[in-house]
Amino acid sequence: MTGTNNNLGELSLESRPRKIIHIDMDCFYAAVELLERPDLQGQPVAVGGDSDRRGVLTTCNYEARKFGVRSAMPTSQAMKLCPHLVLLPVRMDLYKAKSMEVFEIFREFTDLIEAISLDEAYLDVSDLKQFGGSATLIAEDIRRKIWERTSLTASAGVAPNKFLAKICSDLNKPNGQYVLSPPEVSDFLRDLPLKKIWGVGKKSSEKLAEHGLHSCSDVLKWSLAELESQFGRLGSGLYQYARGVDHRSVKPWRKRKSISVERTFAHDIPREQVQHSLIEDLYGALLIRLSKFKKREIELKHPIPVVGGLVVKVKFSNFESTTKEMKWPEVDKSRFIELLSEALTRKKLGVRLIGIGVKFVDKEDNQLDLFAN
Ligand code: TTP
Ligand code: MG
Repeated sequence: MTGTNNNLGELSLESRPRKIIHIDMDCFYAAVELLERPDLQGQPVAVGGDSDRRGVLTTCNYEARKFGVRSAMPTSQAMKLCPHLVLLPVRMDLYKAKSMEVFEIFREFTDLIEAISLDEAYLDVSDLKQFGGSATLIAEDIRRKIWERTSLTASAGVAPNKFLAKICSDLNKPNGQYVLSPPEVSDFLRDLPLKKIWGVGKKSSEKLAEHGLHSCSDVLKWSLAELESQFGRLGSGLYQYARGVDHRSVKPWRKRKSISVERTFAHDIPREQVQHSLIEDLYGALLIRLSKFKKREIELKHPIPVVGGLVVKVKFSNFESTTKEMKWPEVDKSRFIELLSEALTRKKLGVRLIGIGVKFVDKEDNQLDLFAN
């Protein structure tokens, strides 16, 4: 117990400490590629698109990271930082297959698994009996099994809730784990920079810093009402997190909020030359993705997703993005064309990327979710 909770509801929930493990594979796509290319071990390796086609990196191994190379970096920039970087193309099928092997191992321990991405999941191991119920030993065993069966390394965070476990899995990366027990939480949080908290991006942390909020201990000085009125939902989230509180449960399956496809052009296209034929291509790709997704959801016996809205995204030559969306109950090419025309009027700049997508109706709160991309 942190001793800083200030209402009984929180106390009663948090007094049943949970044991959450967050597992995150190390430099996942790169590590999978290296399994087939042992000759490249020890060299800086990245996975992504070609620099002459304005590609970006999905990830890179730890050798490449020493040169400042990072995920989502344009390949051209990465090659400048590390001219001898070995660039490998993306092969999603390979990563999906490895991911399935890893998730199979998780399922040997529990069904309470929340998949976040191919290489990342939360496991609620509170009620497991193995290893005398030690989450530390369970996490070690999971990582050992992953290594033995796939030759890949994983890192883990073990903590009383999801947001802490997620922070912890990053602390001893690669191939390590960090265990945070309930009595350690308040000390751990005291100096924790807010940007380490999932959901606090660059912009948010800058805004928080403008108000003197850098670490969790700064947040403790603010009331919930003050945080909410200044920062909205982010503020109320931080109020809880700064006290080590996160009631979110591990949800075994995640409903998709949206599906989208996008295309980055080899050269920026002048706005007036954007053709409807671009939408035709994207539209075809979206229909294929949507039908594959529906098929999979049906196979897995998940609820069939219902389209509730359409979204168009445009990224301009200065990298600024805009989205235009509408409520609409089905995929509809002419609506996408209308949305695109409107989005294009927002900047008098060339166009770097166009994306289209659908949002699914969220039955729980009857609202459309944000365009997640
Ligand atoms: P991450 O877990 O964020 O990164 P990682 O596994 O490569 O490295 P780390 O050791 O730091 O965990 O992402 C998992 C995979 O998702 C990554 O291997 C490639 C892909 N990915 C992208 O395609 N684009 C991105 O911007 C990021 C961050 C990841
Ligand atoms: Mg990872």
